Amino acid sequence: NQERHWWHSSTVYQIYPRSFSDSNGDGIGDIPGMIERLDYLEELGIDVIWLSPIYTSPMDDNGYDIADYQDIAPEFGTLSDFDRLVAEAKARGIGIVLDLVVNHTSDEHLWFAEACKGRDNPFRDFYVWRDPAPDGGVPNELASYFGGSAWEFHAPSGQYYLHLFSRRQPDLNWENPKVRAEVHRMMNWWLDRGIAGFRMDVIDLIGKQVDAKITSDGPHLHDYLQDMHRETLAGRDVLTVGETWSVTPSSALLYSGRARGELSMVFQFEHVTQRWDETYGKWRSKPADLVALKAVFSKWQQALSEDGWNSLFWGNHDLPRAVSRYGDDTAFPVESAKTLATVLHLMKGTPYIYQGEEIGMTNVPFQSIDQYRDIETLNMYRLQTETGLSPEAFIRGANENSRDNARTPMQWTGGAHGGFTTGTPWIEANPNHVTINAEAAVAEETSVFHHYRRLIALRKTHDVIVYGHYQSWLDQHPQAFVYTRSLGGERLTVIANMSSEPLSLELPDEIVGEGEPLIWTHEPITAIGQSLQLAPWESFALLRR
Ligand code: TEU
Ligand code: CA
Repeated sequence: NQERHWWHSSTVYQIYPRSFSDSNGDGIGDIPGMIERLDYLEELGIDVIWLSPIYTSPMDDNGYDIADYQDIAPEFGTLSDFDRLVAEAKARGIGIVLDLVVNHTSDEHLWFAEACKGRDNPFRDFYVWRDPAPDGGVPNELASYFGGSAWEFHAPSGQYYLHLFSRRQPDLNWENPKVRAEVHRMMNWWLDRGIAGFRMDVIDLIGKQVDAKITSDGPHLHDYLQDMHRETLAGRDVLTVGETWSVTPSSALLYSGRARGELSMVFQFEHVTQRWDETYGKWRSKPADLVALKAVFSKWQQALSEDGWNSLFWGNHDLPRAVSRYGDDTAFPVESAKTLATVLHLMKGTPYIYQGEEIGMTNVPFQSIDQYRDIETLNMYRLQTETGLSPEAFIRGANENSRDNARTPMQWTGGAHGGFTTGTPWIEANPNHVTINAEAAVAEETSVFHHYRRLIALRKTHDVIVYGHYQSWLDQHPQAFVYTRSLGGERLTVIANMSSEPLSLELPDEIVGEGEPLIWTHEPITAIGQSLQLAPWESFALLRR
């Protein structure tokens, strides 16, 4: 009984421009490189590309520090390359979603340069400035997500400015209506150019109230989003997705409820953060816990079953590789990559694939901090080794969770640097490109790639995948992931062994029966009996009418 939108049955593919495809041998991925790969993406069957930032930037945070919202970084190409990408993608039925990074700009943005000129500059209030504390120190103890204080002293004007990320990413002041108007104007400029929507970077931070030390979920957050919707998105049939680390099931309904006029959907990160240590965060991992993982997914499936909409993802450019984090990249790399895809793509919501996930790319085995490039990783290395952690211990954590795991070059071939560049890549390719690469995956019918291709196609032909009611089974089972999706007279049953051990499963009566096999990792299953034997990481889905 849900209003239907094109993005309900769409699959999104995220491109991290710097690491996707280098067309000119400078070692940096670029827009012409993306255009060369559109046929590959068309074969995969995706509907939307979310492009991480491509705008003019000093690249302190690989483009999440924007110096000019309305131009393209020269290393990525030109505006006319971009227009060509939009047109070429459109010709293949693919829309382009841009990354909207408006919690902060680069310190090289014109607005910030003006703001630094003095307290009476008209752009001063575009940013968040505060006087020093009485002792001359920082205004308060707000911390940067990249380590250290969120306040940086600007000596010439005698005030501190706020940066929740790097000091080269000053936060915009959303309380200033001129900031909001400028952002709206810029969004309309891109929308008029024919893009299919926006992924909104840390959008839950824009309502911050720094004096109250509130950063996420500020009191005016939803006013700003409704205002933005009215001024830019209303009347346009686009996909919007907010990056919201703070979202709860109830606030998700505020962001994505159909009568709210805010966003299509948001990203929730509970399955990510449940694996982080309470004290050391992502730099120290907790072991996998399937019961807890299933509980998170079930909770979100239920919370947004009548209103709102889920986004479904295992990875992105900030997170480790899906198969390394949630699967078994050593003993069952292919089987576990496929099964992770099965269980995610058959849930209700819009699936997101991070580049390389569709061929089962893994984390990197870097051995030295010199091989890392990410600002967060480098900052944390300095801070944590200063306080006594050994470099080896830090690298162990980084190999599991550094953002650079996701940022090594896309592995196109078994050749030098995985065929990403003819030059020297800005970050080393994973040596396993000799076996894990797109060329080999496309050629092999039983590859991870073709499993993803089938799942994406099934979403297009089966409404039960898009709209079916979700119910989970065997919630307490430590190895099995079992759920059903029901719509009208149809029922889809999804069964997965999420472990590297064989599994013999006793199933409830409701699950037992015959049907049409829709997808499988090992062999097509046409009937589910009372008991079932599954190989390590085997999964399948059966449709009953
Ligand atoms: O990420 C927001 C964010 O909070 C992450 O930095 C996160 O804390 C971290 O990666 C997890 O360890 C967004 C972008 O996705 C990220 O790439 C940017 O660096 C950040 O915002 C600033 O724009
Ligand atoms: Ca290049």
